[in-house]
Amino acid sequence: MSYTEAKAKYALLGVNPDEAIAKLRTVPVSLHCWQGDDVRGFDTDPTKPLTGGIQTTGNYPGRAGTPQELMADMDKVISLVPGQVKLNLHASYAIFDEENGGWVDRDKLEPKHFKKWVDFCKERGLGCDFNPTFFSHPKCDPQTLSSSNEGTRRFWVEHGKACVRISQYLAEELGQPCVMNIWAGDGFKDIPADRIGPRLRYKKSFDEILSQSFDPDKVYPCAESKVFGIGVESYTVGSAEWCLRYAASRKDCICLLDNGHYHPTELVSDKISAILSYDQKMALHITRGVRWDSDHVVLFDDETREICKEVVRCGLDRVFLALDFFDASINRVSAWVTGFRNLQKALLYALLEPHQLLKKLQDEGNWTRLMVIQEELKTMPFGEIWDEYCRVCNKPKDGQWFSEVEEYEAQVLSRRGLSK
Ligand code: RNT
Ligand code: ZN
Repeated sequence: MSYTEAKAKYALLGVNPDEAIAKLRTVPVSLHCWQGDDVRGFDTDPTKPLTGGIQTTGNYPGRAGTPQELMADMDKVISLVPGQVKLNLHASYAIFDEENGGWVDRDKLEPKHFKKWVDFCKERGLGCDFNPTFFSHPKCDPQTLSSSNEGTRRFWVEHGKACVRISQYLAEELGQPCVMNIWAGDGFKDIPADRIGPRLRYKKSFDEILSQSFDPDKVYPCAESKVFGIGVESYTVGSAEWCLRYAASRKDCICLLDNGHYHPTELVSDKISAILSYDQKMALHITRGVRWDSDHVVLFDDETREICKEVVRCGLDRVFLALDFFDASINRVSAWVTGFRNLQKALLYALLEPHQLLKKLQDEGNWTRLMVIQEELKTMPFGEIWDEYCRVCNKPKDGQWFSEVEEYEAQVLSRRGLSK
């Protein structure tokens, strides 16, 4: 079937695929730098284990070990995905060199440590999101912003404030808003004796970080919650309720929902409209939870599609979209490309739904016809529209990109030697 024929089928439902394609090309999606190096960053000893309740498993060869390698890998990814890419950096990816004075600790980070990333984005026309890094560092005791040690807590508050200044710099340099997401894995392995103490200290720390001045049209601070982490099974300081209430208590902080951070039968697709009933904007980390892991590669699966439908229905301009997964057991470039393309597919799929018609059937109580149409939509010729989207974006179709990753693995990744 040709694109023209597929388009005619969608037209019968009142859907215009050209419009869906044009719309999707304007939607930024943040590509997380941390898939390329198993969340190691460049500011701490890469042989030390990750902390803060996150973990990567696998030792597939070819992990990026330097900024140059990570940038090269991201360039490869960008060349293989349709849509508007935005970069997503963690503070631990600061680039230290002789010109900028060399290594500093996280409380002393400055915009200059991200100048090379700004140059990278400018050359490629990308915006950039940012994340303070409250994990995998000797000053995690193991708590950070909720620590009962005032010196530790202050160190991490200073890190957060430095990151607000860096986020403002990124937004100003790149002319796109910077989403600054605060996630800390603070919590306890076993049953605590004091639950409110850490949460009150966490609140004080967030307040202190956000006392750093910034332009609210340029920097969007977020609070990301989590249900539990590895080694942090009994209590998480920044729980769902804590983060929702914190964001609700301030005009300058929004909620970030990571769909790997809830109990397995809870669905983020159902939470989006609840939050947007109150807030103008929110942010998402799109991932795939599998049992205890919250960070498998994003697939074109039911929940990813359902999340995207909700984002489209509520307004694509109200939700900041970012990917968040890290798989060290497969080719990392392929993992990135697969996840990014699958999110693009799910967004396009959602943009091709006859939302007005379906909503009307719901409002009329016509659940019978609604079910029939929703089921028939699943066998519409979506593949043709997806191919056309890849074509207009000048990016490879399905079936045409993986050989490029294999070639890159043979020429570049495999020459990096043993997994570092
Ligand atoms: C961890 C959170 C967090 C991190 C990244 C690296 O469970 O999802 O967003 O994955 O910040
Ligand atoms: Zn996340």
